Amino acid sequence: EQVEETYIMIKPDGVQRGLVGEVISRFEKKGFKLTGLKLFHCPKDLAEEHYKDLKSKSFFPKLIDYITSGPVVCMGWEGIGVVASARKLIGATNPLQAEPGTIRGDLAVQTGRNVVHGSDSPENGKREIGKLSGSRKENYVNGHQFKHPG
Ligand code: DAT
Ligand code: MG
Repeated sequence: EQVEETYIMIKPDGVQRGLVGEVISRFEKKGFKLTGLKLFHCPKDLAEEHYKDLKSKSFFPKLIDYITSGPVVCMGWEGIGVVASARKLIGATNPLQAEPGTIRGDLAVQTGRNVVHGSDSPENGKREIGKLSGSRKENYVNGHQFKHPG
């Protein structure tokens, strides 16, 4: 059982629908630690880098349009087994297949509007936090660094 860090991002639909508190609450209640947070309007080039493994897919242009359509909430979350556990809390990619009790299972109906992103491996967690939230050791609220109280 390994302490890890994962990158969780509330996508534009989640922010627009007022689900930021609901999503954060689920990670807090599970027992994970918030290590960084910022509201961010992702530029196209960074969105393409974030989803580079999906570049060949037919839905890629729509995915990039969606993710850059409004502000997202970028977060780092830390804890034992947080990468896989966060994926369980989030649920299946297609919300219609996501189990009730998961974020997507409870709050969404379309793959293209599935509210939240979670890293799929500890390596990608590190990479995504580095890219989208600045240096891993720095925490952000609206661009101001803060120190987490232990
Ligand atoms: P996940 O977000 O569950 O890790 P993924 O990495 O396979 O899923 O895909 C990233 C996002 O791309 C996903 O959240 C929504 C979009 N997407 C994936 N498969 C799709 C499909 N078949 N049609 C439309 N959008 C899709
Ligand atoms: Mg993925």
